[in-house]
Amino acid sequence: MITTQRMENGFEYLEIRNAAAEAKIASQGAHLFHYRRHGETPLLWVSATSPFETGTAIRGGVPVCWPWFGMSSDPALPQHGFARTMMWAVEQTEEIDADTTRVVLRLAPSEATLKLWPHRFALTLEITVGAVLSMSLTTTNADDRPFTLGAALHTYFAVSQIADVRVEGLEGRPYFDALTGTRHRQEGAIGFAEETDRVYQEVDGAIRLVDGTRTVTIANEGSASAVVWNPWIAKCSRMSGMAPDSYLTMLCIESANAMEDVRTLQPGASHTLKAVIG
Ligand code: TA6
Repeated sequence: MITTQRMENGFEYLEIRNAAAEAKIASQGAHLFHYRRHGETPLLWVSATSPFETGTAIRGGVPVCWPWFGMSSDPALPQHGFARTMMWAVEQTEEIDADTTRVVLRLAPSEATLKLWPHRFALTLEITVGAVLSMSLTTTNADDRPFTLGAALHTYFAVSQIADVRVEGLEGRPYFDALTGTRHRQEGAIGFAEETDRVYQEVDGAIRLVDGTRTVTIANEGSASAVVWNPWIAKCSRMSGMAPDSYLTMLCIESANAMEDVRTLQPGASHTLKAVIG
């Protein structure tokens, strides 16, 4: 079942329910902010204090960072691009079978986007909701000159207790530590005991979030970089839309085209960044 819902303030979202799972996708940002497989707790973390307001990114779920990840070369431009705060259109909905629902949303170029980024493009996000969650972000260069694309599916995972989880699958990969500006190579699994903000490169296999008896697998396509982020205590207390203790029960593992992994698209070319979460 797919229905359009509106919050009291008019904030619009799609609600999806099938035999395997349920999900909610905001029109703003094509922002998936709820996904739960029946019989389980929600897979995605959303802040209890997140605003659901036009023009403000939801804190949690899967923000779409596009057409750049992080800060733009122009500091006046919004961090993580503009796609997550703009209104997308629902282009297709399909109930593939009793267990699987597919939704395609599109962000069209406009005067507003051209002011922020002087390129014509086509951008769609295809979300498949079932026992597995699949997200495919496809960018097409609709311009007459090349452009460079940075992006991320900035997924906030719900975890039981951050100190008890570990991330596997990035062993031996080089990473940029955004906190110190230094480069390292991952030794062993990633554990968390302080603020962690790393951009991994040479990512070529599945990443695993191990949280007690629950292991979540993130398989990426069209991506050779991944971001692992937990704000920990001090930064969490400064973050908009987060409660002081939010850091305890969230962890971002982001499927990305970030830093060295940005992509240059020639006119007419397309690129898909895909994450399959199971
Ligand atoms: O992906 C990690 C990161 O770049 C962190 O440095 C932190 O800024 C986080 O994204 C949240 O960014 P946001 O713009 O959503 O507040």
